[in-house]
Amino acid sequence: MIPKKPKILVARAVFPEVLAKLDTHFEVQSNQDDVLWTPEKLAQQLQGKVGVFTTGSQRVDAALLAVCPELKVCANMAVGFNNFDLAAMTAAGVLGTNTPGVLTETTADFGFALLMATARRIAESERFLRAGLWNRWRYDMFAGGEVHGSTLGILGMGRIGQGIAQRGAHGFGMKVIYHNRSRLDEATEAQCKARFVSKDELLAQADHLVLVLPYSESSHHAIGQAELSQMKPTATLINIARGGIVDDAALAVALKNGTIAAAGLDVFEGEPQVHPDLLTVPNVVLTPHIASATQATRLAMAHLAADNLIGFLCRGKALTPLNPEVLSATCR
Ligand code: 8YV
Repeated sequence: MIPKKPKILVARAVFPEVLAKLDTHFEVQSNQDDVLWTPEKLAQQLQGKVGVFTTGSQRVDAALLAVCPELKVCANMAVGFNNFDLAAMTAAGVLGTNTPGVLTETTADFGFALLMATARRIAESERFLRAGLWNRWRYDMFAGGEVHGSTLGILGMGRIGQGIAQRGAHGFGMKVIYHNRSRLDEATEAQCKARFVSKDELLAQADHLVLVLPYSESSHHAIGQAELSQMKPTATLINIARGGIVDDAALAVALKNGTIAAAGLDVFEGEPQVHPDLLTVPNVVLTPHIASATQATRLAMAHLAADNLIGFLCRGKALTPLNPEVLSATCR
């Protein structure tokens, strides 16, 4: 008798070649129409499944796990995993995996692109041109902030933060300062030409402050009204980390009041909703959570998520586990 393939769910649309790979190992239920399921509908789709391929938009928590007793592994196609309640997953003996490494350089590229677009007012000036308002040269037209030689501040100095530091220090001769939960070792600091400072010093000194820290309860509104008022009035703020790290309402006020010069945001509180006031202020560049979006990187992320499912369900070994303690515990 041919042994039955394990059943898995791919919760969002994905590259056909990744689905084809999963099909060789599993009985796959896919969602190529990319329907956005409610938590109840997701739970329904998960019945009888041992694995799920998720993106940042599916929440996996105690309530979901309680009604999906057969589930053993959730493979997130993202490096961030704040959509997972990892403690609840560990308690339920469910493995979580993410996709670190494969998106580092691409995301750092985008962080730098957003910094440049924001400081040099590229989106704002393009809107002006497209609106047919360009009828003469003027000495101060769209005069922005300097990038080369300025001070680059980084909050959250993991792989992506280090990638941005390298670009700033080596490509643009920027002075790099950073704040992180823990200080980097000397060799890494030297490679990034980065100096560890307090959060207060970071806010006060940065000409461009890039946020690359993970979202958690403790980073919720890490940048609010108080922090924004510690920044230079000429400074820019770039968020490529997660919505909720910045208090978007306070940021909109700060941008209107000139507390800071400009912001570049790829992530938002409650996305895909965007705070209405951010849509009306001119000095903010807004992009729809695309920092990792190149064809090659998204494909690499999808393959890694798929390989985590295959590795764990077929060989008992995931490539990038988030709670590896589950691997040694008795499977539920
Ligand atoms: C993902 C991201 O594309 O990896 C992350 O943490 O924010 C993005 O690269 C997004 O979360 C969808 O899963």
